[in-house]
Amino acid sequence: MASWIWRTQERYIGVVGMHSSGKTVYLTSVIDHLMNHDPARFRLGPDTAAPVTLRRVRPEPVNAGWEAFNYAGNRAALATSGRWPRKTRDRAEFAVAFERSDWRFNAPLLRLFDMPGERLADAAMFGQTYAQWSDHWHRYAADDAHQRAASAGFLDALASSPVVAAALIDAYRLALATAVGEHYKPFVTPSSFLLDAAGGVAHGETPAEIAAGRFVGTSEATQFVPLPAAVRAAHPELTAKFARHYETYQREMVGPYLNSLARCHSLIVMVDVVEMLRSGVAMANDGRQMVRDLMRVIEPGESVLGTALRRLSEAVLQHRPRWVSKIAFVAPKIDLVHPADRDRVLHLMRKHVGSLAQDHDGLECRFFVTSAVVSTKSMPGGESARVMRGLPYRDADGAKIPRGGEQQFPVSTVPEEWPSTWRPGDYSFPEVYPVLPAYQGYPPDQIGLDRVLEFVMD
Ligand SMILES: Nc1nc2c(ncn2[C@@H]2O[C@H](COP(=O)(O)OP(=O)(O)O)[C@@H](O)[C@H]2O)c(=O)[nH]1
Ligand SMILES: [Mg+2]
Repeated sequence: MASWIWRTQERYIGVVGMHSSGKTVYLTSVIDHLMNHDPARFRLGPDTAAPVTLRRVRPEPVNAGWEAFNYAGNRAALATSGRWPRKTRDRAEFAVAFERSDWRFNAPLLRLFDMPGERLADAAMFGQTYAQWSDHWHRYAADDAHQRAASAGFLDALASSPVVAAALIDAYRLALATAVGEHYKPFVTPSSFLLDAAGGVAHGETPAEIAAGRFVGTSEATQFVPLPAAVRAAHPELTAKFARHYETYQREMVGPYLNSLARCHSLIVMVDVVEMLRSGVAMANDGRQMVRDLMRVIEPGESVLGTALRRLSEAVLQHRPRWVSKIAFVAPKIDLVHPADRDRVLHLMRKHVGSLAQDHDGLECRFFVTSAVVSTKSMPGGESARVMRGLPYRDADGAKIPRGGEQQFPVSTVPEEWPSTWRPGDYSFPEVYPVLPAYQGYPPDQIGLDRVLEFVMD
């Protein structure tokens, strides 16, 4: 008699995105839908076939060196307290194994990784020298008006004579703080400035407050800033010092992140169109820059990653690199957008990354609009009225309010195309408290998460 030989198909899936783009909520909802699977509410398999059922769903131990993703805690925050999960700062993994009714020989073991997007700002360091990284930064500052404006003091300090290392470092930190604080720009490199190895984060109201206590490097003693070619040529000693600090940073901060990225078969890349519309053109430009850097790093065949990995020590490189073969570009929080405009969000996302995602052989890219925890309802309105219903998170002044009753509120119409420019606050998509089915065993209502998982798991 024949017996089935089940083989485990292990899939490494990384969720990459900026802080607050929704990674933790996303993973919590996906895991909840797997652990409490209902084929009617989380539909796997092709549309034309009978819905897939899952058997023997069970968590598995995570890889050594990884923190376990706090699924139970996050789920409890949502379901019991009606709060969004607490912010996470570190890399975390959740591993889950199950059998699918439509897969006869393979049983998936999914390894899901929550990866901080701040590190993507360092993507230009992957496989590049200090000089190349410096040139990259200065090219971007020359091209991007907001970056240039925020960096005026730093650019002046570079032009002054004599150049003083400490003054340059202070001026650079102030430039980064201004870019973050005034323009919501996430393209901050070295990203230790926003998020250090210990999980410490920058906060404050003014640029000076934000900059205080933050380092551009692995520690206070090993800071560095990008020097343009002319300054490098004129100051070889300073350049050599910064290059040494840069290499330390590359090894300690960029290496582990690169290592994790290189393990993934598939990536889910959060493209937070809603947040870009809320936060202004400067933030959207940075988001695009970071996708560009990510694509350069993972481009198959092209051996940026290979070169970078070969340069890393054995200690960092614990496995053979494989190549990312699928990317799901995901617009999260689509429940904050009126249903009439959701296709527009898809279109804007395609435009945002489209050309960057095209020319890559061996890499399949798809686009999805999703909501991990649908927390709004749309209200009937005319063609132009966009009215939603939900539990508001902030009052009219932007201050956080306690969870209260349902209210109706207007949301912006999503533009058909990206405007040529827009400012923070031009578009409004109010935040809401999460809503879960009253029945405790029920995972949240979701949009598109099942489609994304089907794509990245196969
Ligand atoms: N309305 C709505 N808000 C969401 C959803 N997912 C995330 N959010 C919001 O985005 C915030 C950040 O989500 P989180 O998962 O913590 O982001 P992370 O920093 O990328 O892990 C949450 O606190 C929510 O306010 C969603 O599906 N719907
Ligand atoms: Mg998180």
